[in-house]
Amino acid sequence: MTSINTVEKMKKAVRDKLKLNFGCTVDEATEGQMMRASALALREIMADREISTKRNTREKHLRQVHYLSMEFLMGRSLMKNAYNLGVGDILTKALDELGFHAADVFEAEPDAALGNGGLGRLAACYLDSLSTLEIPATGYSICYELGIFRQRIVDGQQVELPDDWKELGSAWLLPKPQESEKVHFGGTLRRFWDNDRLHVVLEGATEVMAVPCDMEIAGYKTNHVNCLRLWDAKSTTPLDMSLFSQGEYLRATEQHAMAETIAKVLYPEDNHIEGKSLRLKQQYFFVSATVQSVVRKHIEVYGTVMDFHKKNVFQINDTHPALVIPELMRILMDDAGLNWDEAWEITRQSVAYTNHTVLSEALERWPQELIQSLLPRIWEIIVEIARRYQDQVDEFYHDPAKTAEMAIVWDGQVRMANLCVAVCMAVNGVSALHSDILRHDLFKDAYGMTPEKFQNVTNGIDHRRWLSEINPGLNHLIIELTGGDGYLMHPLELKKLEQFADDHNVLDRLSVIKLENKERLAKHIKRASGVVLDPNAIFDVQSKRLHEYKRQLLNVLHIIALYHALQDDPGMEMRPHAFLFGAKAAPGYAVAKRIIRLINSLADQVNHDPICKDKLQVAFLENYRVSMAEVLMPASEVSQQISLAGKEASGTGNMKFMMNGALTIGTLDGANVEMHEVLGDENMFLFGLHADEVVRRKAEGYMPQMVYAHDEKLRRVVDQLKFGFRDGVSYDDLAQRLLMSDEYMLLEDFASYCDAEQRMAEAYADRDRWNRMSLLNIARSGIFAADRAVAEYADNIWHVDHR
Ligand code: 26W
Repeated sequence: MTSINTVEKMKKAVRDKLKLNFGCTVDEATEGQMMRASALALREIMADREISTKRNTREKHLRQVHYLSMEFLMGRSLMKNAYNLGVGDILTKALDELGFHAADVFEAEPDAALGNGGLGRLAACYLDSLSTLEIPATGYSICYELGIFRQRIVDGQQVELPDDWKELGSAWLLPKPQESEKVHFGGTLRRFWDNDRLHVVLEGATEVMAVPCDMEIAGYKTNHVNCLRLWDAKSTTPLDMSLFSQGEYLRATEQHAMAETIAKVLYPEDNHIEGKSLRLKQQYFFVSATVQSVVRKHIEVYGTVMDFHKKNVFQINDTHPALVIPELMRILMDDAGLNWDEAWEITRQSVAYTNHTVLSEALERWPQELIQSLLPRIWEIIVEIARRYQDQVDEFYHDPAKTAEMAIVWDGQVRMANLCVAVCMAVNGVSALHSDILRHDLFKDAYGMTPEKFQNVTNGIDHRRWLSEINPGLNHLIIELTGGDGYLMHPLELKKLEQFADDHNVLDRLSVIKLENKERLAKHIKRASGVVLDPNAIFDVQSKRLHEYKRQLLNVLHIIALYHALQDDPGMEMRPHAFLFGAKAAPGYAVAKRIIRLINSLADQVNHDPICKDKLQVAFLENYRVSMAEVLMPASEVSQQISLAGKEASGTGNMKFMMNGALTIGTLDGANVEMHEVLGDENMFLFGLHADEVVRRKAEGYMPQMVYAHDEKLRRVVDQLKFGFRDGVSYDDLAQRLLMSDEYMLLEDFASYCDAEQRMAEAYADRDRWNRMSLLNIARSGIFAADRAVAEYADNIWHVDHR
């Protein structure tokens, strides 16, 4: 067993890795090389542990969790792994003693940004808890060559650049070609009888090799190490294609082309589907490779597939990996020789589905011809599942309208959510409100039939990363006040902080930590973009993907109203207030891109107007990503969680802000509802329609123009959009959108939002009151730890033991 447990040993390990992998010494090494060498040193510790974890799982015949997700938004790993392995300080010292600035070496690591937003980051947080709770688990996804695009702002507008992360990021990846799997696309089916059994074989298919690249995931204070398996695509044909006969030559070319494109790039659409065939290929590619490899390993240990479901469970992260259902059926029938009923029982009990969105434009539907031609056998199996389900529905409801609603194949489309709901043993939403909407709205008819399937698991975040690691000042204060670092394993211990709610000394220290974090952020932003923030201003932040339902535009409307108030009364007393935005827009989402441009136009106006000096600032932070969030969260004072009620499944940024002591301005949406339950009206700033009111108001016939007509302040703000700002760009298109349809009811909620902002500003003026609220937010954030959420999955869905 390797043990790199002293600074000297760490220095030696890093030196050795440098020599072996880059043929250089410390004096010659770049920060990037130091980062890679450090990663390799940590991998040495983890490798031993991974082997013993696997051995233990095999020997004890433990049930394994397979977490399938198109996205894992891992961010950086060096500091995180060092922290979990208990060598954070050792590594930092070693790097310093080797003549480097440790912080710069950590900074040299690119984010592994294999995800868009919430869903992908959630998967990454859960990996940490799965290891920490000692649950035998593996994450599965695609080893994208390019992660989510890098965002540049040019003339106020978003420009997308490729995110080439693997050059340095591959330091964490261990390719295992010997565990490759072959995945097949297209071709034709041939059936024949042999030994009284009907055989189905696929002929003339295009074959792509799936090569696993594993990333070890260390848990905190445990020797348990799981792994994230990222499948890379490679061609199975030899390079010299000139040797091939005509037919094979073409197929070989096709295989090369397919292999080259499948793992090329992460789709940057979040909450919107495009139905592109490449995306379907990606989904089947990683799902098929995963199921094949899991079944193969199961047979190696148990010799049979009959109890597969007792030893394995697939959790599917939204519907993106839903093809796991027909693929497992296919393998159990066509490869293992089971009949339909046997395969069905095993499959049904092996798969659980988490829904992450109720937006209809985000619910996956595939054109039937696409599946039919790309995956002929999978198509047959889906049709049979759909037929049997339809019979069940008919028998239960005798209602053609419900049969149509619940159909898996309908109108030339395959509805993936209905497939999951029909087959999976469990279906869960990600916050109390969201799970209610699944039960009583989105999947109400399926709920009527099988209510026992429906569960809630409110999301959680990795509090060791999102508090202890990124906010050392706060971490130390918590340790001191709660008498140790117990909260790291038992996040509910944060509650102990409540006893200091009226301790002025503690509250002052809290505000000093916040100020230091704000200064650190300001420095960071200045270095990255030249924007100079006043650390004494209120840091008021909205950072998340740009989407109309999240209502960044509502935030903008309020800022414009504040600006108008200042224009009317330049002597107006106000706390300096800095509004910060971070957001990527899907490249094809024109309205979202316009909103980014608007924020930049507004920033340009406000930041150049002398009446705003020391009062109002607006900044758009370029290229928001995990590593930026890590600097942003600890420095934030106000957290904007202002989606239209009923639209945000949960939100997880809201939890990160809360845990770092920011106060929330929010609607009763997603997990804000649970936040409100623990905080009460007095510790957050609620506003806006409730989810049921939204439904009612829309049913009555919502008319945004009426709201506009009756609210003078709002009218002036919307008119300002038409007029634009000093850069001369008009935003009449956005104004018209609000006046004509206002799908997300910004105008309706505007007055109530301004009122909440007002209450927030008043609270901020009373420093003791504010700090007290901030402390209570931190103290009560323990329920939002991913450890709690993962334990719930383990207890109620996977039925596996945990620490
Ligand atoms: C097919 C295109 C596509 C891509 C991604 C559709 C939908 C998605 C995701 C489901 C969108 C997403 O990230 N949803 C977010 O999931 C988080 C984790 O549960 C929640 O906290 C967010 O509220 C939800 O928007």
